[in-house]
Amino acid sequence: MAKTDNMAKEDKSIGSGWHFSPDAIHKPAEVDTAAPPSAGRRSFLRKGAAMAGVALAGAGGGASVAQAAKLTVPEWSRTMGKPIPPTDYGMPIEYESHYVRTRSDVFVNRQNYSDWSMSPLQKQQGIVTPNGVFFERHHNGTAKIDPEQHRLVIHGLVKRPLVFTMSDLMRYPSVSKFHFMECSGNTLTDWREPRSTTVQQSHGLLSCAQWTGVPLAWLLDEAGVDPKGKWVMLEGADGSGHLRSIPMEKIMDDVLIAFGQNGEMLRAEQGYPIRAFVPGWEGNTSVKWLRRIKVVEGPAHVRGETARYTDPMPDGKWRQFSMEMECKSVITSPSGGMTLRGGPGFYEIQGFAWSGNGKITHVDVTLDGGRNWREATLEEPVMDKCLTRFRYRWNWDGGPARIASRAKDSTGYVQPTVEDLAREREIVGFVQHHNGIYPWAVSQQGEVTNAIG
Ligand SMILES: Nc1nc2c(c(=O)[nH]1)N[C@H]1C(S)=C(S)[C@@H](COP(=O)(O)O)O[C@H]1N2
Ligand SMILES: [Mo]
Repeated sequence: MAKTDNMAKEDKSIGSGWHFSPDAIHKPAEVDTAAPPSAGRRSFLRKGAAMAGVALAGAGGGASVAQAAKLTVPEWSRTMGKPIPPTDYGMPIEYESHYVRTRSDVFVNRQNYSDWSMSPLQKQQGIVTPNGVFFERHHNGTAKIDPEQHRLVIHGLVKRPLVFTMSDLMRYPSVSKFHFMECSGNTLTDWREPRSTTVQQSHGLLSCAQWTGVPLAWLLDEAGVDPKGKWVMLEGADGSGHLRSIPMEKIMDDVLIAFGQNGEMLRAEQGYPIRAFVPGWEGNTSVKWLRRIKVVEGPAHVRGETARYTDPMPDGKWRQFSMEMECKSVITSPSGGMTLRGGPGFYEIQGFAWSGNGKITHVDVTLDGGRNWREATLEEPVMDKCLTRFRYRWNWDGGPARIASRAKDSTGYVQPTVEDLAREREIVGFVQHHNGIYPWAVSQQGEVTNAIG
């Protein structure tokens, strides 16, 4: 791909939907900073209209309007467009090539087999993460599996052990569902002090997709589960042999054997040709490159359930099987590394809220470090165990601000502060399951920085 000047200088300002044209960000012509955002939707929108572009004041007729707006006839209006090739797989335009996953810039990782890549949440539109920027977590790199050779086995405490080819599996009825996926290690670098500069680094082990697959309950029905079978072990075919035990109740409720993601077959990075998908639970339970399902009496207490994925408690013990990803939210715009260019005025605060235990029912936003909270708007659709986008219209007065969001889910659970979490758990070093309220500081210059701790 050809590099252009536009690609080279990524504009991190907000206030305009465009990344490549700093000139398009205009200071609002008239914004009544005294009026609270609740002053009425219509009047706020009317004022908001002044932000969309420069008012073409004094421009009387069509020609002068065009002149004032420099509406010349550009090259692309005078030439033929690119013809459609016989077949292709479309890629984003080169001006958007800054929309990429990145490896951690907080940890110094000497290898990239057991590694993470973070999703650029601050650039995501809507609630669905494109497959090319879906976060990755591999314990032994990305396996490349030939679907013709791959087999899935169901055995253990079942009447009829079963083996499936991929085309066998595709003949079953399937379902498609929107769900987020979050690594239990998401945000673990930023408990007591700000180590990450961007929301991609602090929260980017989070993504959301529409998953297509066969409910595992249907396959287990066919295998005939022995009443003694209360847990299910899932094993991956990658070199790490990643393994987790899941209680039968959860398996029967909503676990999928997924082969589709956002309209296409899984990407290799996400477990092609099949993975388990365990809605709302820590990412490591969604075993990729799935090859074996064993019905057992109790949990296996494998490495991923003893040495890993356990949480230190204040009494010196370690908590096992903390698999639900509890209600959490974060502001993605404005967020760390951005600048409120254009000075005081209107900015839309946006972010994500999600819960592994149900739907998001409420999100509040603070502008003053938690003293006052105001209700944000939840954007439809609001779905179970799925990212929900919230929006809040902010009239920045130009002073320093400390912004954060706080979500509530359908069980009534309210996202805690780090202090709340520290009362129940031992927060030492890099601890998993950080769903604490996450603040960003906005300076008078409009610079946004990580303000955790
Ligand atoms: N077979 C296998 N499955 C796996 C892993 C792995 O390394 N191997 N990593 C787990 C972890 S820790 C997470 S967070 C999720 C990440 O899924 P993703 O890479 O599709 O985002 O996959 C899980 N499933
Ligand atoms: Mo993970």
